[in-house]
Amino acid sequence: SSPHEPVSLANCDQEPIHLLGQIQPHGALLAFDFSRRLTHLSANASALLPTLPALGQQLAPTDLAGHPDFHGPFETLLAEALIGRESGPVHHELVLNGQTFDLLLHVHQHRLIAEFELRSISEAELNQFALMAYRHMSKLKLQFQRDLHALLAEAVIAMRALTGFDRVMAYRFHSDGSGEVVAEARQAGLDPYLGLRYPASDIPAQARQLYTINTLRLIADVGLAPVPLLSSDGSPLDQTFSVLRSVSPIHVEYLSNMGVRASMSLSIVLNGRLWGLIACHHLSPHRVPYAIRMSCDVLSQLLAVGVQSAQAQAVAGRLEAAAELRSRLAAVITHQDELVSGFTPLLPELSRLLRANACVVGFLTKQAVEGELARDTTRELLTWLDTLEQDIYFTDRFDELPPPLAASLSPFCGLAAIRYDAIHGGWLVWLRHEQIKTVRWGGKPEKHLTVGPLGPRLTPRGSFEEWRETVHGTSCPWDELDRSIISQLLDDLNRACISRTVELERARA
Ligand code: BLA
Repeated sequence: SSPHEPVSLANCDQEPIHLLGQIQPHGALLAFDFSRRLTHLSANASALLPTLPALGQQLAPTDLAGHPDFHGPFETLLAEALIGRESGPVHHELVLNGQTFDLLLHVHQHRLIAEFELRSISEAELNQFALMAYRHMSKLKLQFQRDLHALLAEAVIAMRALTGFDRVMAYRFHSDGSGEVVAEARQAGLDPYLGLRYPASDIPAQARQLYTINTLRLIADVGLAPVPLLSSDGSPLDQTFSVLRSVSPIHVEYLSNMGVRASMSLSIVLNGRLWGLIACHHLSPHRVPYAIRMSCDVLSQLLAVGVQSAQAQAVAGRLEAAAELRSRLAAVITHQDELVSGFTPLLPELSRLLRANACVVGFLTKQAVEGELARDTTRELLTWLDTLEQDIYFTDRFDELPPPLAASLSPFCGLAAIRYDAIHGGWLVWLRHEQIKTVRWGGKPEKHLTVGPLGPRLTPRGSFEEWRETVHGTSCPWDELDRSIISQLLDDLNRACISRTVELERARA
């Protein structure tokens, strides 16, 4: 799509957010080709930096290139670029016209990009932060042995202490791309966003892709007009790794509507996939110096390792519980005459194992239920399952079921079922409620809310309503682990039932 096409709520996933051609005003940007020719510069560059070559002209010893703190890192990076290495970022402190800058240099798409970020705090203050970052990372590592929740709770506290943001949240993405605020540390007096759900479209696909490779972005003041990049030949500059990149106007409107003036987010990347974000908000402009941002970036990488190990531990725990239940169920099949009454005491555990809200076992004409399901509905359900060809069935939306059955099953919306005994019509069934039954907007009316040109959709409340729409009539999906636990149950119980039938027939003979 052309960069001139107006962005709307409908096409914002097409917006090329790495090519917007503008930066934030707390610094200047220069881009060079490998012949040292200036190909792009931000419109504020000549005001902030000493003598520069004209657009399209080469760097010369009489201009910025003559500054030793610029020359050295620039030439080193250029030498690498000339042998085909896209490297960086290289960081260097630089004093120009009495102003301290963090100089960030990187090479991307045949351009050497130099960004001059205005430094807002002193060296001494920065050193304090380095120590604080170290302390928080050590504390975070202590949480590695604990569960995911404790880990994320510790991480948002650490991130808030390090950066001073008013609100720091951990967002976790679900398999459908929607998200959830799973941990939060905030300034007293702010409405809680914990538990908030939002649809996949709030962080569109191209943004997620960018955030997977560039793991940190800061918007220091949404109220300031971005500075345009000027180009020697009209071509856009690829800003994928630019630290001063100005973000999508849609997102700026979202933040403004929420009363947020500054925002920073960090990616939590697991095995190359964006697992979640740490998102920070400030109600006034807020600049986080480069060195502190880098500490935060390391902290979030450490967090990713912790998340991975907490998740592996949780998976191992569920698999262990599943194996144990499988053998208890198989023992019932082998040793008890009455299957249904043998299974009944195990139903609550079976239900919890699959995060279900109800669980049913049927065998011949008998059945038992854990949860709120009427007898007639249970029978109707088992009768319908018997008409299926397959031995295993999953759905997270009841519009796939015959409408009368779906109606009787309400408020359940999701179903997983296995035919563990084909000969006697033995079924095990799990049921899940509709998602929105378990999640409700918890926020109070928002104090800071105003509404921009694109309307109330671009607010947390608008997001929540949109999310509700997209999940209407669905339960939480049966994920990969749920499915593998259930299909292992099917295999084991099936095998036990076949032996049992063989034994019974042998005894009878
Ligand atoms: C980016 N959207 C983002 C980001 C977040 C959110 C965290 C990352 C950028 C950052 O660090 O600020 C979403 N932030 C939220 C949500 C809450 C929050 C949901 O605090 C709730 C409390 N955004 C929309 C819609 C569109 C959209 C409807 O809500 C498009 C139709 C677009 N969001 C959008 C785009 C970006 C974005 C384009 C990328 C911004 C950029 O990096 O340029």
